[in-house]
Amino acid sequence: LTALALVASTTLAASQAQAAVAPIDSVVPVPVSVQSVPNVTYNLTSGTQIRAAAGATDVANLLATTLRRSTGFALPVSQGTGDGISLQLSGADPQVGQQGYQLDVAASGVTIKASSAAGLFAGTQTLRQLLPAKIEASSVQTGPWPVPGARILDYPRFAHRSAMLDVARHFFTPDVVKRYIDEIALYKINYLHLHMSDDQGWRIMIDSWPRLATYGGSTQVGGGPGGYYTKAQYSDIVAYAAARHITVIPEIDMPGHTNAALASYAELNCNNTAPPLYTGTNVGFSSLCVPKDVTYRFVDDVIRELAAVTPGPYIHIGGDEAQSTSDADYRTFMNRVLPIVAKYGKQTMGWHEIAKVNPPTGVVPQYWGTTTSNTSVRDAAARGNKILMSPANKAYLDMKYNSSTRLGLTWAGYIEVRTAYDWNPGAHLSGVGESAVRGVEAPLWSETIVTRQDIEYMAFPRLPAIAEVGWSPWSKHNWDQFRQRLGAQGPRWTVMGMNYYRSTQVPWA
Ligand code: TNX
Repeated sequence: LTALALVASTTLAASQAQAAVAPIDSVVPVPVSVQSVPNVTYNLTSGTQIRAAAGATDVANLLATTLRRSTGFALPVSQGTGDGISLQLSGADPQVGQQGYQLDVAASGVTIKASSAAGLFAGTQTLRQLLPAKIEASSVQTGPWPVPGARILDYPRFAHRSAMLDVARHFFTPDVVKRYIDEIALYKINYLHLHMSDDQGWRIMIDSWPRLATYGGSTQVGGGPGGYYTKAQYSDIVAYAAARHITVIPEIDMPGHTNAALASYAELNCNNTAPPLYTGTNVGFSSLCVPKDVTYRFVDDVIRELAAVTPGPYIHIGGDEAQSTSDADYRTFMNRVLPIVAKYGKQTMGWHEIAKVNPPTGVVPQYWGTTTSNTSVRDAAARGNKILMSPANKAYLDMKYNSSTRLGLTWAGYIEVRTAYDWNPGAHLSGVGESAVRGVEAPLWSETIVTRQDIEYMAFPRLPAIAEVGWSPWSKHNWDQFRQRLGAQGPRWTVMGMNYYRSTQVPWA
């Protein structure tokens, strides 16, 4: 009897623990406004239909695919309105803007309204989080599938919320990249920055300079086989991301971080001698040859071919840690390269060192420093450049969580979940206020990151912290509530088979 009572009370405690955060209070990033509608539930059933406005069918089909896997329901998608799940492109509160949505849950169904497909997609990611965690399963589960009565109005604080993956230090296959895209989409990340070249590897085929990929891509940190994307594979990644309303920003890092290119073509070197391939982790030792004309024919070819397969508006040209390029050469180089990007119809992003050349205001410097003041970035903001914020001591997913974390680096300090969460992008850098900030990015450099499990361990749960910092209004910023909501994501990640870091700062459900 005692044993039985013990079992009963343990079970009760467990179910109470799980009930501690209701789904409606566990959405990450926290929405602008959430009202619970008491005593109302919509149950997803075998009879549920999905209705999509013209222009919303792609979003509706993707939602249907996701929900069919775990429910086993047919969930037919049709045009028009009616009961069930309805995706509408008219009638939304104007406050939703280009990326936001309204989501209403009544007994008869779920209505998502937005003024764009991107907004509807964001709404469907919230809907996933309102359903039980097992909705993320890849095989059929038993219901029920309740969605709690709710009225949600939601839109982002910053237009740009990105994740960066370094596929140069270690190569990741298209499947691994796609899985990461799935994981970040759930948290309303809308850009994926792919760091595609560095000293250790060149990861995209450029037809006019094929040895970049075939030779420059043939190894990685530690000496493994590396790899590269064919243009077809790259386009497939871009399309997969686009279907999830994520725009790919490809980066070719220059003039430093270029050993893989220099090793592939002797003529790119000032001394006409190709260095060996590099598999270590030092930085700052390589530079394209600034005085040579062939350097700019090379850059022109690379940017032209990359722009042709990149539908998004941005190309990132790196520009960081050019310690083997003189300041004068750096300026000469950037002043020749910035017009090349513009010529091919793209806007330039660059690491924040690019601010030193007084770039045109359309150029976006990406702040990666560890201090709260930077003169050239402040001056760029004053001239009108918008800044992307990824301070290394807050947003770098490759820093260790603490001294006992196996993976990661430490140069910017340890970054526990609370550190990743507790900073304000609109007030972090002196002279760079809210209106000068384009958004936030969480970069994952891969010197120590080898597998998709490694990616997941470093990104979760810090990526959702950066996502909330970028999406949610500062008035809703609250660590104690965030950690509760984050804890409620744990069962979802378990169902998805994700290798997340079980930080002791978070009350995992
Ligand atoms: C600095 S941050 C770098 C990268 C390294 C990273 C490791 C930046 C723009 N450059 O080359 O991978 O630190 O954390």
